Parts: sequence; structure tokens; C-alpha cells
Amino acid sequence: MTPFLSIIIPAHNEERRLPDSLRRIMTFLREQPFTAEVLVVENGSQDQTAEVALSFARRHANVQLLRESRRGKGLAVRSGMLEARGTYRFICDADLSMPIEEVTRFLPPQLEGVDIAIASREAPGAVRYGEPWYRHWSGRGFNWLVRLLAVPGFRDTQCGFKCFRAEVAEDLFRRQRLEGWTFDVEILFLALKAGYRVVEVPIPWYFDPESRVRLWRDSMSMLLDLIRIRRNWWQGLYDAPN
Ligand SMILES: Nc1nc2c(ncn2[C@@H]2O[C@H](COP(=O)(O)OP(=O)(O)O)[C@@H](O)[C@H]2O)c(=O)[nH]1
Ligand SMILES: [Mg+2]
Repeated sequence: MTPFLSIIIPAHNEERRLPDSLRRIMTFLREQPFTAEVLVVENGSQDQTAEVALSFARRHANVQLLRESRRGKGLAVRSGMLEARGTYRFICDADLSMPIEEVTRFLPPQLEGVDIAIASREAPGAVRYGEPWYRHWSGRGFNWLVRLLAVPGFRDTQCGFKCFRAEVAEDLFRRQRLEGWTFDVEILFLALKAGYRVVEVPIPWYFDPESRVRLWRDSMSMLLDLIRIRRNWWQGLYDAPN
């Protein structure tokens, strides 16, 4: 059976945040009129993330755990997106920094006729709660580079909540090459080149001080990734599945 919605949760060292998030997601899904599956994708954790997800999966038929050997959020999201069966496929950060109830705003009947809906912390109507200034400004700096070098037009490509129609997900994530934090930019770059209809959904976003991002090291490799996207495009590497 094809579920209406697949929720894909990339999880790295999330033993602390994952149980509560999964409980909230299951409670939310029970109240919805549609069918859904949840895929937790773990890779490279040093803690009990996989065990936590597995024990949840044993108790809930619509929850499953996927694992990858190498690290990287992009790699995890890719395998989740391609393993998922839902008509709509939703990336969801394990910290639920956006309340899960907002998900319905990314789906019919509330949102019709779009290929991709991305959560935005910058679009009019969005609110950020509790974010320290240095995180905000490093994010704004990165967005400036994203718009300059790769994807014009979006004020926030990095928010961890994005919804794809099944066929669009199959096309884009098959061609994805970046395995780390910059995969969102690559996916949106390919989406615009393919002419998919992308809309931004302004959300309330609650900063969670626990972060897997290492500000200095990760921003350098993310900058290089932006250049890689351009280079891959010129070399025709996106013409066929990776
Ligand atoms: N599977 C997987 N998930 C990751 C990896 N790195 C980050 N994540 C997940 O990506 C999401 C966002 O991470 P988070 O630390 O909240 O980043 P921030 O909100 O941008 O500070 C969380 O669900 C993380 O568990 C990784 O290497 N593998
Ligand atoms: Mg977070």
C-alpha cells in the first residue's frame, strides 16, 4: 500500500532528542485522516540512536530504521527519500525545531499544485524563537553566498523541513551527489533547472542549542560544496542518476 505521507528523519547522535520527537510525531499522525510511514535514517552515530529507533520500530508497524555506514545528513536524506513509498515525502529534523503540526501546511488540501514546499525562517510571517545572533548571522552570510553562487531567489535553503512530491523526489535525489550539509542547495539547484514549482512556507522555528553543525569547519566545506555544484553542472554530472 502507498502511504500518503513519508516522514524522513535524518538522525546522527540523536538518542536524547529522538524518543520525544518520535512520540510527538506518532501522536500527531494518529489524529490525521491520511496514512503515513516514518523512516529514521541513522549513520555514523556514537550513541544509541539506532537502538532507540529500532525499539520504536518494533512497537509501531509504520516506523522503520535505515542505516548508512558513512556520515552525512545529505547521504541519510537521500537513502530515506529513495526508500520511502509515500505520495509526499517530508524531510524532518530530529529536533522538531518546527512543530510537527505545521506539516499539514505543506500538503493538500492546504497546499495544492506544487512540486516542492520548503520551510522558510525568512519568508514574511516566519518567526525565529531563541536563536543567538551569531548563528543567525552565519546563516545569513551563507544564504548570501548560496544566492550568489548557486540558487537565487530563496532566503532560506537550510531549514530542515521540506516536502516533495514522490516523482520529483525520485528524480532529484537520484541525481544528488553531495552527502553533507549542502545537499539542500544542490537539490534546490536541480529543482530550478528542471523547472519544478517550489514554494516557501513561512514557519515558526524554535532554536535548539544542541547542534551537529561545527560552525567553522562545516562552513568552509559548505562553501566548497557550492562551487562543486557549479562544477558538477558544467561537467554534466547531473544529467543521469548518480
Ligand atoms: N543521519 C544523519 N543525520 C544527520 C547527520 N548530521 C546531522 N544530521 C541530522 O540533521 C538534523 C539537523 O541537525 P541539527 O544538529 O539539529 O542542525 P541545526 O539545527 O542546523 O543546528 C538532525 O536531525 C540531525 O540528527 C548525519 O551525519 N547523519
Ligand atoms: Mg536543529
